Amino acid sequence: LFEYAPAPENPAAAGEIAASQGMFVDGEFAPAADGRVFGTLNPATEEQLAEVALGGEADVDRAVRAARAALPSWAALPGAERAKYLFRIARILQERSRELAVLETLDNGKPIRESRDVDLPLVAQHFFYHAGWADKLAYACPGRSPQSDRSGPDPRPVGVCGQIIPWNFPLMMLAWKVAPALACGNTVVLKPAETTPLTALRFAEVCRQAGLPRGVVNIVTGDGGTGAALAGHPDLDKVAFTGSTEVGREIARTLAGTGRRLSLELGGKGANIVFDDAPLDQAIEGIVDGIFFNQGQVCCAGSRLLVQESVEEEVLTALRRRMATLRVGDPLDKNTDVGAVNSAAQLARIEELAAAGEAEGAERWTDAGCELPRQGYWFAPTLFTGVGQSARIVREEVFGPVLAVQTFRTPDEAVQKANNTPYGLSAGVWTSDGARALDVSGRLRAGVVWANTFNRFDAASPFGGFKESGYGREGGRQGLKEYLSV
Ligand code: TXE
Repeated sequence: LFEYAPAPENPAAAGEIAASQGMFVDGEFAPAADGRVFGTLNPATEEQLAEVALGGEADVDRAVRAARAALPSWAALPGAERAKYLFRIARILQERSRELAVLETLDNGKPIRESRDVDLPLVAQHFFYHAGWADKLAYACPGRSPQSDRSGPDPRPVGVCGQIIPWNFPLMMLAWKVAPALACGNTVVLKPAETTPLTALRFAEVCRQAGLPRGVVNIVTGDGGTGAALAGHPDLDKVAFTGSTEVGREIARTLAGTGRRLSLELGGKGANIVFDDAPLDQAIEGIVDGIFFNQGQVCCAGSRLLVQESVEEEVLTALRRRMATLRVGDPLDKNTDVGAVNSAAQLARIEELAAAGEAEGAERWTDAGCELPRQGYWFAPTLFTGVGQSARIVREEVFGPVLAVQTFRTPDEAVQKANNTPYGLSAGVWTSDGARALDVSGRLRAGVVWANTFNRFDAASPFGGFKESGYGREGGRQGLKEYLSV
């Protein structure tokens, strides 16, 4: 496997999307047992990209049985052998990254600059990183180190994993789920979101190209009903879910008392805290990146700006000026900064919350020169000032390019306001004072806190939430524990 041969001619290169696509079960692409399909659109144009198999209970069951059958030999492979497959997948992902980035942008609406320069490199990194762990899993356990040699805890795979992912980072969420599961010797049935199934199916081709044994990875496409059938399947050992808090709660209820393991990565309402001694130019870039990256459809978005009162005017003036330079439009144009919202439903949700912001008395601002395309799902980068703590745009996840601004006077007030949310996923601190950065970040109830940067990801860094943002970690040594029984 280390003799790496260049990929054969791609059967379906970027831009060539098969009009009808089956799901991937037991190493083969197949239609749904009952023949049902659904359409997936390009959100920038509302044109249908493809018709995809809509999985039902019978399809989920077939996929779980395939994953169960593949488990014993996959789990029994020496870690170093599993590592070879993961390395190989990582290299094929790199080699096909242009094709995958274009497909991701077509199906999701995100700017090609992001899918090409952020998503795809992180996707490949995730497989490389976990390939490196596959033969060192014992050292992921507490009480075991390279020094303690062969004694101590003995990690085993959890078993067959059902994985349900959202549409905001389709391939990245797939990588965060599939790479650690495979490295640890599990087999998986993954369900991508109904609005973005295409790159997961292309990933299935990558698995075949890498020679991955059949049944180790299965992709069942479909909607929430498909997801519910998967989460409720009695022969799973673990469920991993990323998505809305409501569905997360429902899955937790389904699994209660079954003994099956569950990890949940749900919504967020991240605060970006800017102190008056912050490097302001850098902070403006971080604020913009924090809320307009991926049209704000990011669970760890910095959707609340907490700015120290003494620099409020300065920050808001610079922020408005910077927002006016954002280029909104064709996601395939490499100069585009802000692309299309992923679906009509998501756009409606953003519009509803923005209207609520106005109705509750906040001041709404968008750049007067921002023109949105007529066709497709678009929302202009938006700023709300004068926002009260009880306003819906402060309490609820908008999941769109909408920033709610509040002020504070003291570090204590900043911490209190930042923590005043049922979520606890992300936060940012901007200051030139290192001691203050450490003090404030230590008091924030958030799974990830960035200092003088925002939205930075690394496969070696565990990611996950507190409170209603869920439990379990993805990435890093901690993330492996979700896929191991010790
Ligand atoms: O999420 P859903 P939606 C938040 C964000 C967004 C809101 C709604 O605020 O506006 O959720 O988004 C599958 N059993 N996040 O409606 O429904 C579904 O098919 C099992 C934050 O798109 O949770 C998809 O694959 N599965 C979030 C996945 O769950 C079910 C990312 C997510 O969809 C199911 C996405 C069910 N009953 C939305 N119903 C984040 N944490 O990043 C649906 N699904």
